[in-house]
Amino acid sequence: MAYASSPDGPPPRLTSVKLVVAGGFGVGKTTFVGAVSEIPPVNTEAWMTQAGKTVDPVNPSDTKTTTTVAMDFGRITLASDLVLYLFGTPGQPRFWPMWDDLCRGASGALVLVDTRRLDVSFAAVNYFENDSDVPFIVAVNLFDGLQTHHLGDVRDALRLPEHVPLTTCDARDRGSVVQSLTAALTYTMQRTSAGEQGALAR
Ligand SMILES: Nc1nc2c(ncn2[C@@H]2O[C@H](COP(=O)(O)OP(=O)(O)OP(=O)(O)O)[C@@H](O)[C@H]2O)c(=O)[nH]1
Ligand SMILES: [Mg+2]
Repeated sequence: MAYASSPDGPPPRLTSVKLVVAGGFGVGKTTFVGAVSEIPPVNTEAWMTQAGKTVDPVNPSDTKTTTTVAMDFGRITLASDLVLYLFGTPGQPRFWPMWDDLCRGASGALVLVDTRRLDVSFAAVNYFENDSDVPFIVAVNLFDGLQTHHLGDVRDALRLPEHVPLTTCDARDRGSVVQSLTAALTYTMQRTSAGEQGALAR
């Protein structure tokens, strides 16, 4: 990751950061990327068949008719010298082998969870805990606009270590999504600089 120069120095260098938006089936990843992207988001949605709905049930109150079969892609300029490229993963287990490719070169990740269906989130958290070096934070998507569980309980249920930030968001709301992305970016930069200092000390 390159960093911007001071206001007195040469013009700031554009920093581009790749962030992955991951999570289980139907937690709101495509909605999240679409809420902030300043370019028409690239989606790879396929209609869900009735048969597929039985295999991959979402909350009955949702009107979800499509599912991501490859990835979502979006871009947001967070500052004049900072651009985020967002890569949303597919959520259905049959597409999880793609996650390694989507995470390659990523600076950080944000794992979205739906507390009504926490079971679909374990694998996503597990992936970043055990199978990936990409620093991640977790955001609860408040589907009904209400926080139905204390974040401490969510942390316990997901067995999320204390150092992993846990926050809430509304995946449909641009401001809320920007806040979550800022939290992910901040954590990513902290982890990156801690890693660099550790490497220098060795
Ligand atoms: N009420 C409410 N509905 C939401 C919210 N976020 C997403 N939805 C709805 O929930 C459903 C699932 O959203 P998606 O964005 O397709 O979820 P996804 O995680 O991309 O799903 P997959 O790619 O199939 O894993 C859709 O019907 C959305 O309109 C939210 O914050 N509140
Ligand atoms: Mg999707």
